[in-house]
Amino acid sequence: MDVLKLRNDFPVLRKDKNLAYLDNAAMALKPDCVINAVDNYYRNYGVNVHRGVYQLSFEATDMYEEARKTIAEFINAKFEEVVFTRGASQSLNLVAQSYGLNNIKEGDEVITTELEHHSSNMPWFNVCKVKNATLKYVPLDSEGRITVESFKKVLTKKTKVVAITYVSNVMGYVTPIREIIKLAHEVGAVVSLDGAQAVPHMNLDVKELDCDFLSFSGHKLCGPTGIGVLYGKKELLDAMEPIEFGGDMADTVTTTSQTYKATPYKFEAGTPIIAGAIGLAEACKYLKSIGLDNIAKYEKDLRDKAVAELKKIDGIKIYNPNAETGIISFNIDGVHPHDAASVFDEYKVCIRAGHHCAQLITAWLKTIGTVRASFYFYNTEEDIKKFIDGVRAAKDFFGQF
Ligand code: 7TS
Repeated sequence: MDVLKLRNDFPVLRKDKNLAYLDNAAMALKPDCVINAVDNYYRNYGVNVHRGVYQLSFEATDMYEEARKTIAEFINAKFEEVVFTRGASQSLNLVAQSYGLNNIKEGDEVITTELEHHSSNMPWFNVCKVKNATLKYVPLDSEGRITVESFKKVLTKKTKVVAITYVSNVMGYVTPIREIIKLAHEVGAVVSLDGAQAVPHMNLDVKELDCDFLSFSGHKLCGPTGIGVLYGKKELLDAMEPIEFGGDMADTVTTTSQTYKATPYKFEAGTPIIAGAIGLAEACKYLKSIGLDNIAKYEKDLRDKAVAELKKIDGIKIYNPNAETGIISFNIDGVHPHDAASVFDEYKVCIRAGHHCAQLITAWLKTIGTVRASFYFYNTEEDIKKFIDGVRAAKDFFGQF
């Protein structure tokens, strides 16, 4: 992997050579190929798909559906199993509102965890509230990890759904998901996997994992904003009701009846996110050309180097020193995470501070928030140096008071 060459694919990094962009868990930067694909659609097409009866619309439709095919191949799904959404949040909510509200009954149990992003656990809190079902949390181990053993403690014959993250956006831990999925299936439960922090960073094959649903966002894997994916097993999606109705998803409509198109179109009401899908497909091709295994290995290596440097500084609490992905959550003793982040900004280091939309794990860590640095394949050891300089500066500055 030639990182310096790859960095040159990103206009933001070309424009500002001093920028250390370490907020990749929030959003990844965009390479030229993605920007060009979006630009090409708007510049040379800019027309709607599916409904046009003219050449330009046929071609735009081909590009949109070709994008679905590319993305399906990226995660080893079937073409019809890829539903385009606004992002991971909408995908996760779609599963809860369609599958959840129609299948969960009073007395049923749903399992989630304290490692979830709000978009993963909140929709199920709501389903359980509406349906009088029980929401159970997998007890985390002393490091804050989900383990197979602790999962077994909450799994029962009443479990109907497991809503769980593959990689935590605060701790960067990889959930032992294969075993969990197997156990869930043994009691007849379905697994809704939040892949927002996994799909951009590791090889993922939905057939091999055997997850029932997988949700992710395009913008975290170098794609455009406003596009995401819900993968669902075809037989599950076929049996599910749409939650949005209207243009493009309808088949036959009369005053007394309405039917819908087949999966995945019945879940895509209205004009689709055409440019977003085309851009996301380009991002998938780009990541594939780099190699997801190379990306995972490189990020882990960078994070280990950064953690080793952080450990040399007194008064730093690292919450996830042993995580296996590129996320580091920490605090500087006596410094509010947002105050720390403002010093980083002066050093041109982009990081995030706060609860990262994951208040359950923040509470579990007994803190008000963390400072989070998150790496991607275009980060370098130079970025680590700037990051460590920022930590020292924040510590020195606030240490005066
Ligand atoms: N699930 C996880 C694990 C996430 O990290 C995020 C976004 C989402 C779901 C929701 O994705 P969205 O694209 O629909 O917003 N996480 C973060 C973050 O950690 N910092 O900013 C957004």
